[in-house]
Amino acid sequence: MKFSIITPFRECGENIKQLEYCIQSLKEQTFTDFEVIFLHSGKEDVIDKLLSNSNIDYKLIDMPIDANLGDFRNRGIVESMGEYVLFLDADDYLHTNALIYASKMIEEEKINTNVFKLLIKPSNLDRKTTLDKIQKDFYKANIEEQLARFLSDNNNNYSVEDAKIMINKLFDSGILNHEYKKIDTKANYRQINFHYHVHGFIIKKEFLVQNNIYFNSEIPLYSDIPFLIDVYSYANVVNQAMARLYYKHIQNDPINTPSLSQQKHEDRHIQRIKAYSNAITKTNHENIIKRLKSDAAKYYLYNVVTSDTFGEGFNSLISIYQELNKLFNLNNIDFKIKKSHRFEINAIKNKKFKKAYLLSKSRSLSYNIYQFTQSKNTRFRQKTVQKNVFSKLPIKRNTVLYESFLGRNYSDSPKAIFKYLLDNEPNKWNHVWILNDKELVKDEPEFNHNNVKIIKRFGWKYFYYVTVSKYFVLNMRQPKWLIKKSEQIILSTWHGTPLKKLVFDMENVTSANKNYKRDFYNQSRNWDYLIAANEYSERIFESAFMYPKENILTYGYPRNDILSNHTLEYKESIKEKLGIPQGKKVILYAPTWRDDDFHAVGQYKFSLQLDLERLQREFGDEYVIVLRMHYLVSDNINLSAYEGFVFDYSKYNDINDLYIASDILITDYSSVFFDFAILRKPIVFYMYDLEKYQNVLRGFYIDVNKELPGPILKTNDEVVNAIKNIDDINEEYTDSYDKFTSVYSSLEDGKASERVVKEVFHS
Ligand code: C2G
Repeated sequence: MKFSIITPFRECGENIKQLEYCIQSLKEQTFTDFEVIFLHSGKEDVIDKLLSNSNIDYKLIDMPIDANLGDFRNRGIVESMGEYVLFLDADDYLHTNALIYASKMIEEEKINTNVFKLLIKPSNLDRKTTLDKIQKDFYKANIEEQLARFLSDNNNNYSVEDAKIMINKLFDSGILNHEYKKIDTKANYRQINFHYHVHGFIIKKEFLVQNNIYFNSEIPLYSDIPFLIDVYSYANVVNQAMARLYYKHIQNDPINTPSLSQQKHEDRHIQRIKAYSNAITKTNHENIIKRLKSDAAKYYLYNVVTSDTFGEGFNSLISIYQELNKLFNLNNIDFKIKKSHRFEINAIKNKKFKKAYLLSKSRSLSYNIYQFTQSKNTRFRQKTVQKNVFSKLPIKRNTVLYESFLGRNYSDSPKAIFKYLLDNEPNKWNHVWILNDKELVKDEPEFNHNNVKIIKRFGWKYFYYVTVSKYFVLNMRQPKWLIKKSEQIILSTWHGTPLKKLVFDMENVTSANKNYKRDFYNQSRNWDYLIAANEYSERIFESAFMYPKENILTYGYPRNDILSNHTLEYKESIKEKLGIPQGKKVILYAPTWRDDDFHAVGQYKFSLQLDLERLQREFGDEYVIVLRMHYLVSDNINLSAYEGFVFDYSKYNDINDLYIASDILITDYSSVFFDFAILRKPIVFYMYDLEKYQNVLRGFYIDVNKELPGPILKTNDEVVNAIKNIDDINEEYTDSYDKFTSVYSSLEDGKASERVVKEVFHS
């Protein structure tokens, strides 16, 4: 047998979906001369179920509950029957052709080489999307012609199994490429694996056994480090494949399924240093020893000194210093160290631990002082002053701070709550609004009250008010570095009833911020209350935000009060303010944003798929279009050709006014329709990219084919038809519209602000 694949399935970090990908990738291998050894603790049923009905030769080995990753892998080596062992983690997977590729590479070099490696492709996406993205890595440029020639010689019908054989033949005939690079383990070992991980390595079993190379189970978190150094000391070369054949899953949910490196371990630092020490004993090669010592020194300087353990004081560090002292004095080989770090490292080397601690402390302090004085680092100065000065000031018991859409708007539930407090308790509160542009509210009379103040987001006053205001009402998240005092109350209103999946309910995080789940979790722990518009949202917030039910106020949305309370005169005044020509009806187009299409964090692209020219031709006499891009979309669309027909109100303050002024809503996956439905006006859903949005980007909470209060349209033809026949659509959707509002808008009686204020605001 050629390969034994060693796959530890432990509870940390792995999830069933990933295990399915892993096993699927083994079932689909074109090269089938392998066995898999699954090492697990009491998970036999789960793995067995996934492997049944396959031809895979597998062993399931139940490990003791206290066995660690090194024990798992050692047992795998012992049990393996193959000529080569391959380390595959249970949350990772292989390319379908990984093993044929590896076997070709081995065949060509096996006389002189014992160690091979698959190139790693890290990915946070699902398997299909990841593989679709990298197809071209796999083929030579002229593959089409070669393949055509090959197929004409084999033009029979062929099954999947035949196709596997054929792919193997393609490798044999040299049509598919299996390039690799020889890496000198002594000179360039960091090229092979900078982070010292064993996954993706393929090593001759006999080589491991003869040289007695196993994992050190006394260093459970970092046993890969000495293992690999051991391998490098016996192997002069590692052959590394040039195509990305091993897919490393990047864990995007460190809260529920943390990977080993994301878990908290009290002795993580000690283990890391021990791993370097142990690795040094495995090699005689001077350069590698120097490198390991310098890696350990850097680990101390950049990881230990900046960690919470260091903040706890000298006593928590003694054992770390002792370990480092041993390590630096091993083998008498000196390593290069930067001048500015030399005193600290030498002090450790000479057992002057207190001195080392004080030197490190003063280095990190002077680094902070240096940062503080840099003119570009205003934010750092503000955070430091917040932490050390503002936080010592007393809380202002009657001050309420508001923010809507990160200071971009005066809108949403914070506005509704503010107006309610101002109308009903006019002299009781001091109100502070975070607004980046004062001009937005120059015509709003409520800002003339002398107890209402406007400040800029992230200005000095912002840092002051977020630290001393008793209440902070906001509809998105507060910055993750913001320190909240226990007397303060954060009221999160959130900003919509969810259709698309959120945070912990999302399988993949495809958006610009890959730490979305962890950040969201930490930030939402500081919310004292969270408003939900309906019971459906309440249930979702419990799962998607992992937010405690008892702190959710399921009272309806304060922002929607006005949708139930406004008058016809108000509607007319808004239409006039918006400059809508007399006698014209209004179609509002308000789509959402796309996670995977961005310039940077918070700046998303949008390509308009609505054919404005056609709409103008068809409906220019009867309607105008109000365009409302999502606040995260930063692309500006040039609309000069449609003057008088298309009105861009993407930057308009409050979308409620646009709802009130409109006659029809076109949206996609945005939550806007839950609110718009309160007005009982027709809604159509222009979901031209439904497949991708549903299957790759987000997924939905409701069955869009059954529950929506209007039709799903995929093309501009369908949009035009729907507008032409809007009365028929209205008729057709009467029942589903009724059902929809009874589920989602039953609490929207115009009194949500009152309910929230009575519950939350007490001075
Ligand atoms: N919004 C807007 N204009 C748009 C789209 C949205 O003003 N073109 C506002 C609406 O108030 C809407 C809110 O932003 O309710 C949230 O927008 P969504 O498109 O739903 O997207 P997102 O910001 O990702 O919010 O749970 C709420 C959502 O599911 C998440």
